[in-house]
Amino acid sequence: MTTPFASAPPRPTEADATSAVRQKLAFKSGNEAAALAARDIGFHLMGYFPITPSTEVAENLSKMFANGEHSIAMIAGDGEHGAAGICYGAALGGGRVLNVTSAQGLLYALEQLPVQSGTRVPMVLNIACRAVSGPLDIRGDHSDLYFALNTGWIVLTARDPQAVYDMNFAAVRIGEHPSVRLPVLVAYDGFFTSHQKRRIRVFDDATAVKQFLGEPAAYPTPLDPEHPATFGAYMNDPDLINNKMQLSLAMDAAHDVIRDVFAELETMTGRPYPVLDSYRMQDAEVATVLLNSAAETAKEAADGLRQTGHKVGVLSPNVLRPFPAAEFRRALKHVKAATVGDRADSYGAGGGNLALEVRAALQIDPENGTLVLSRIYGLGGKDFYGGDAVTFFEEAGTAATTGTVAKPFAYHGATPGVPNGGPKPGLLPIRTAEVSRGMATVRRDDRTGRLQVELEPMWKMTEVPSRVAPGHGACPGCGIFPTLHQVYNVLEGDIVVLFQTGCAMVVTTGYPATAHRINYVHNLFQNGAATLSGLVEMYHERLRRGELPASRDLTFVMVTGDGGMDIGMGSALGAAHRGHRMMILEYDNQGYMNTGAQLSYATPMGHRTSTSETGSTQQGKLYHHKDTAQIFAACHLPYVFTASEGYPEDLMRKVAKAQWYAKHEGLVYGKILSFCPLNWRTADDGAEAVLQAAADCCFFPLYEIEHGHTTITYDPDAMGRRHPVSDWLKLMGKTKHLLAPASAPMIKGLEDEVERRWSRLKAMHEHPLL
Ligand SMILES: Cc1ncc(C[n+]2csc(CCOP(=O)(O)OP(=O)(O)O)c2C)c(N)n1
Ligand code: SF4
Ligand SMILES: [Mg+2]
Repeated sequence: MTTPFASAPPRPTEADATSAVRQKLAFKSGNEAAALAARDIGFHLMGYFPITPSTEVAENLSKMFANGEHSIAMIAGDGEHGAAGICYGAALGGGRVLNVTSAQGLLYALEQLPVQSGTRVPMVLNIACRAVSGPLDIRGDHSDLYFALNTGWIVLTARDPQAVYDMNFAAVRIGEHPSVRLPVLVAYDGFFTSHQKRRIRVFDDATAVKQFLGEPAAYPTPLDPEHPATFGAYMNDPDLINNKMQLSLAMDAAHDVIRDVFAELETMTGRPYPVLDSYRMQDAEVATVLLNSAAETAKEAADGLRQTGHKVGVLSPNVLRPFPAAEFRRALKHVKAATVGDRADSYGAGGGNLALEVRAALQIDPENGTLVLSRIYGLGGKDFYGGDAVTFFEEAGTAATTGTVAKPFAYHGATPGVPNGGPKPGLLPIRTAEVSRGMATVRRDDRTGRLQVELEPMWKMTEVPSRVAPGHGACPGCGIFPTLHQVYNVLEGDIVVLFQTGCAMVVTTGYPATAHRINYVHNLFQNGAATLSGLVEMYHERLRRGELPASRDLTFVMVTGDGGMDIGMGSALGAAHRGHRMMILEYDNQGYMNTGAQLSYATPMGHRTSTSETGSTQQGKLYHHKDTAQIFAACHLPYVFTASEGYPEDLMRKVAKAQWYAKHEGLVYGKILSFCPLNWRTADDGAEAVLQAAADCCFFPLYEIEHGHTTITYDPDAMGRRHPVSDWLKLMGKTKHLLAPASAPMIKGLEDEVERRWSRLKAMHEHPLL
């Protein structure tokens, strides 16, 4: 065997003779490494929005913050677009800024990326790379990262947790260098790197770290009234092309800066990061080129092939922007053929981005005859094993021997599927007659103009077959499905549902199965309302044109979580103002539960979530819950209501009214408090007590607003059932910390706000115009 590691970083050992700074061993995942680096760098501010698999970075930092281990200002955006805006503003303010995202999150933020590079404002954005939707897939590939290649950001890649840690330090230095001044992406593989723990070395010498980073250079900022400046001027021909050329020159300059910063980092840590990592390439005749973690698999495959006399090697860039074209030319000079694997396709281009750029790099060297094969592999997190790497080497070997490439571009690892082998049919679709049972009778009171609802006895409701089948994957005791059953019990006739991303969606539609027995659509939770409104209008237009039978009578319902009413608020308000005939039903479980219980804006103050941790210096969420019902009330909708799974009759009455209004007048919004035993940290059968207590302490008042008139439908004061907020808080593990004496000011703040909102609501209830 020849030297196993020609240029890759050596494995960490306790004693490190080559390192100039004290380090200690740790056993960390990529996400943990990114969080530790953030703490050690001491960013001023982090703007973020949770998305798997990158969320853990913010969660780890939240834990550390709560325990006083750093003082990075952590701001949860209303979505990734908002988070990117927060970061841009903060970076304009002159401090060091961090963001972390993945997949759809990166795409949702994408529009902001050229804004930031175009104005030359450095910051660091970590991407735990994940497949871009759709279909929705949470596992790792590079389809998100590739969208960012043309944004003018420097792109560093990190093949393992150690590299994630190290690259974050490098990113700060490179981005802030006066001849670069660009934001920097650090891209590592979702799950493969973000979640797998490895032995890494972390700094144990704050002074040396400080010295390496230096102070951020002083540049004009909008925070300096002595030197007013315009940031982001309107710019047309010919200035824009000059602006872009300067950006391009900054990318060129970054080549040398990156090399120098990596060299300094090596002196400091003992870990080399060549711009192009090359493994056993000195005499290689055949090569495989791969990005990040898959390259490590290929190195092991190369070792095996070397033992049987094959001259093979592996190339893997540590930097994608600026693209290391010269380094590729040098490394491939004497290589006969190379297979370039891309974990994302550039559809229709005849190759993945990496393959096309390697080809382009070689093309300008008349002496280079390397044949390049492009292979798309590992999409949606499909594993890449040693055997796959061997195939890549073999395919390149055949090309080297024959002097031709039989297949310049192909997918590797895709299977053709089984003819006629579609998803197995599940429960039969529900028939209209089965669900048109008249469980609620709705009529308008001519005197008041309001709707009156008569419900059939509750026992009769059990006869209505459910539109959602059992056997879904929700946690035991989850409140979403009892809530949905209550809703479905009174909805008459044919329903079309759109579920936004969240627990309700994820646990019911794992391909090839579905729990939905009616027409169901999913769109991501930033845009469900717009999507459903389009469908509603197409329905009416096709009815009008006679393309659908006049007898077709559909009700359109969007189901969303409270998180969906953060990131999707713009889309929902747009639909509300346009007044489409549809319902938006929000099940409010007070957090982003599907991604591991991060705070949503609906999370009440003081409640613990994985991004509003509790510890010696922080007790849960720092600000009050969003009053989404009142926001929709301000849109002057025909009907707005709040309800709780714990008050089924009240809920069903309101849903029956909502359906009437959604069919006859326009958009209706309802917010339903929904139990989440897992993340509220209660017993699975604790729903009744907790939901009742939330209403009895007036935290979650039950009311409706019909054509602008507010009616409280459950008044704990009048019923003699009013309890203090603490009676509700003591029922949940997520709020137990608030009962400690140290949290008294927090409880007082929550109680005061609950009382203020309740008194306001009562005043509206009593006022004839409100
Ligand atoms: C653009 C984008 N950002 C983030 C995510 C990750 N994500 C999926 S569901 C979800 C939380 C949804 O919260 P909520 O709407 O309250 O529903 P719940 O999970 O609580 O049922 C998040 C953050 C995503 N899928 N897309
Ligand atoms: S995490 Fe909560 S909301 Fe999601 S399925 Fe489990 S109990 Fe239901
Ligand atoms: Mg939620």
